[in-house]
Amino acid sequence: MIEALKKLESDAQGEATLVSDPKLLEELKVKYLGRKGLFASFSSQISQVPAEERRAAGQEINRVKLALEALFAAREKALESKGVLSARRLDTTMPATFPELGSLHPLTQVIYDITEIFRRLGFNLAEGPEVETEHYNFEALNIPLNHPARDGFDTFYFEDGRLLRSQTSPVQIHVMERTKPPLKVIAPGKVFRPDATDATHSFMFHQIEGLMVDEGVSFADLKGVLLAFAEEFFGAGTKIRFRPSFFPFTEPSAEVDVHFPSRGWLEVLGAGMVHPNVLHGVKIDPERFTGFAFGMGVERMAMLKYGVEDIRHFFENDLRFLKQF
Ligand code: 2U9
Repeated sequence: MIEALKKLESDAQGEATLVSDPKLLEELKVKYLGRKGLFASFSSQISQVPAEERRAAGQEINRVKLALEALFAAREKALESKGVLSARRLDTTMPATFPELGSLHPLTQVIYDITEIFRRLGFNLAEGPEVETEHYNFEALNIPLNHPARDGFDTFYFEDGRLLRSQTSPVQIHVMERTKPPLKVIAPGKVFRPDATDATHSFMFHQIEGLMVDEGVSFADLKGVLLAFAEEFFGAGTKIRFRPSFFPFTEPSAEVDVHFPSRGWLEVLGAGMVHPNVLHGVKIDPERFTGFAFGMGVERMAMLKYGVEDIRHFFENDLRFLKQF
């Protein structure tokens, strides 16, 4: 009987490894371990085994039963995981998944667009620090000590007397200190002013300023450059006009309006001829050289071009807004 049990065990092992269909495996399990299966017939024969062999036969029956149960359990598990794997196999007919692509922030796009227009007009890109000294932010720009823009309400000061630049103009001072005319630079960047936030004000915004210095540069050159810019940025046929104004760093100075068919004349930038004191301060002879300068707020340009009605949209990172650009 013990021999027969061992044969039963090895037969079961052989058959079970050949089966790879879960349904056939189940049938095989019934054949061996079912109530009327091959194994059950051994258990019922135990009483016929001679008394002296019965103990050993009983032990063998128990061992083989556990072995068969383990065998089928292992085979079932193997087939099951194979089934899971085949269900996970690559389906090349499925639509592909794509990573979500980001895009440039609308202000970045507008900065690129504007600087690119001026680069095509021959201006070189210049950048400078956001933390400045009073000298570069004010004195070098002919803004006197008693000028109201210098008091603490219009500029963020550090305790050591340095400050966050309130305009990008210090960049052009740095440029003129290291580059002699002829020079044409365009300077985009962040500026900071302690204004209360509302639909048109932010304590941080972006400016783009331009500067051209050479012999014989005139107000006519300024008008030509700004008209070329306005036509590129707002569209062919765009009209601009100049109104007299005052800035400490330019003389004469002007506000520049652009005509929008739907809204009439709107002020979009400031400009003028570089003040002789500014040129003198960076050791450029104002008798020999003249220059023009202009400045514009990037947020304002973007709002005018795209009809954005609140500056805060640019800074709130709401994808419903950002995805429109
Ligand atoms: C140097 C000399 C002159 C830059 C200029 C303006 C006029 C101007 C404003 C536009 C809107 C600032 O962002 S805003 O509030 N800017 O009106 N900016 S002329 O003049 C310079 C700059 C540098 C060395």
